[in-house]
Amino acid sequence: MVKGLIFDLDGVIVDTARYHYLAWKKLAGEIGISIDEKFNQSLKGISRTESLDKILIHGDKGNIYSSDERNVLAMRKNEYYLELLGRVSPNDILPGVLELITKANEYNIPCAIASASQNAPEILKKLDIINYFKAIVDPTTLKKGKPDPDIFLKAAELIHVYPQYCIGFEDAAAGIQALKKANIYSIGVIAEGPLPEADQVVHSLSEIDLDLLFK
Ligand code: B16
Ligand code: MG
Repeated sequence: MVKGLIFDLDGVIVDTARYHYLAWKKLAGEIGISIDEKFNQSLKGISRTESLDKILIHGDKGNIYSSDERNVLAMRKNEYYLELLGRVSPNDILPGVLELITKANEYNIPCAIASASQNAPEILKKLDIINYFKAIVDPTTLKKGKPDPDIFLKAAELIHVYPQYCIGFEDAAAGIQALKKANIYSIGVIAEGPLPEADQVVHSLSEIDLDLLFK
C-alpha cells in the first residue's frame, strides 16, 4: 500500500532539460567547448558541478580550471538558466502531474521532491504547485547525489514514510538506480532512452491509474 510519493523534478514534473542545455551551451561556447543535444542527455539528473566537470572533460579542459574558477563558471551557467526559467509557467506542468498530486493530497498521501536541482523550490513556485509538496530535499545537504540512494532516503524521512511504502518517479537512469538502492518502487518516465531497471515505465504520468494507485 502506498503511503508516500517522491518525485524527481526535471523530466517528471516539468521539462527544463532544454533550458539547462541552452544555458550550458552558452557557457561552454564562451570557453571554447561545443556541446550538442546528444551530449546533453548525459547531464540529465546529475548535479551542476558534476555537469560542468563532464563538459570540461568533453572539451579536453578537465585540468585547466581551479576549483574557484569552476565555481564561477557554474554560477554563470546558473544565471543563464535562471534567465531562461523566467519563461516557465503553470502551462509547463507535464501531463498527469496535477491530477496525481491533487489526488494524493486528497488522500493525505504526502508528496516530496527529490531533485538534483538547487532551483527546485523556485521552479515549483513558478509552476504554482509548491504547496502540494510536504518536503523538498535540499541537494546541497547530501554527501552524494544520484545514483546513490541518499536523496530518496532523505525524502522518505522528511515525509515520515518508510521507503518500502513509497513510490518514486524518475526520468534518469541514475535516479532509477538510486531508487532501487533505497528500496523504493520505481516508476520510470520515459522521454528518450529506455529505463530497463525501473519497476514500471510510463511515457507520462497521465498513464497512471489513480484508482489502482490509491486503492
Ligand atoms: P541546478 P532533476 C537535474 O534535475 C537536471 O536533470 C540536471 O540536468 C541538472 O544539472 C540538475 O538538476 C541540477 O540543476 O543547476 O538547477 O541545481 O532531474 O534531478 O530534477
Ligand atoms: Mg530528472
